[in-house]
Amino acid sequence: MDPYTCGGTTKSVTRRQRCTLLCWSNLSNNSLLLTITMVVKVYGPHCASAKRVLVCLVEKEIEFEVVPIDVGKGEQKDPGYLKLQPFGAVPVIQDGDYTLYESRAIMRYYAEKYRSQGVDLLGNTIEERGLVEQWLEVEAHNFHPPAYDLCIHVLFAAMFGVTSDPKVIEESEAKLVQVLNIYEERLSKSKYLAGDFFSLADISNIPFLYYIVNNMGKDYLVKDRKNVSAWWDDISNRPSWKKVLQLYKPPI
Ligand SMILES: N[C@@H](CCC(=O)N[C@@H](CS)C(=O)NCC(=O)O)C(=O)O
Repeated sequence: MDPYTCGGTTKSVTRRQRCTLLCWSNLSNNSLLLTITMVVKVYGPHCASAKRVLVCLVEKEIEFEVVPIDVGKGEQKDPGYLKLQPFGAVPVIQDGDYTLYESRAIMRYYAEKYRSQGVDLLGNTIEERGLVEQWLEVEAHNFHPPAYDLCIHVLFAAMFGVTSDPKVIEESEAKLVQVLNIYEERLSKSKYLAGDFFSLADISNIPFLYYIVNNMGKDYLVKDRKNVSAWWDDISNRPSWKKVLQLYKPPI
């Protein structure tokens, strides 16, 4: 319950995903004067990094609305947007007057804030949580950089005004092979990355793996690895991902 004060009275409200504050006036008939509605706002829903956040919100049953940011037109570098995200990247969320950027930080924030709502994405014990964090870091620092470079140089060179470089493509794929070999070994021991439970660590891999499997003729990177392939079939068939994909098509 979150306390709030309105019209000189402190009230308690249950603050779930949609936070509706009903403010009663001082009028003698106590009539309802004002309804303030706060829904999580997600900037840039079509981009892969934003989709991490969206899948997390759907899994946690948190309502949201979206603000389109056209990265092809460079809207992420507009002065107004830079006030929200000074590095000029999507996503950003606004939750009332709270603003947060960095997709993995946003996921951690909501998974913790609504711990008992929707699917638990952090594990049940401190040890499980440690493993969720470990594999989130692996995704961010080992998987993401080569996956991102591969996507930019194979799919989005024109959109981002870069020249597609075969050397970058070759080196990125080689690095990804190493990472996916480690995933293969890990997934021979547990169903998901952090253990036998679905978590933020799995979600974080979905958007860029989707490009690799579906859009660049490199699906063998996943399909040739039995355990990675079974894991991908599982996580990419979750209703949360299907919903996000259906609502916000990738920008290709
Ligand atoms: N570390 C950031 C990275 C976000 C990111 O790279 N976003 C890409 C889209 S997937 C972007 O905005 N690219 C446009 C640009 O960097 O100008 C996060 O996870 O939120």
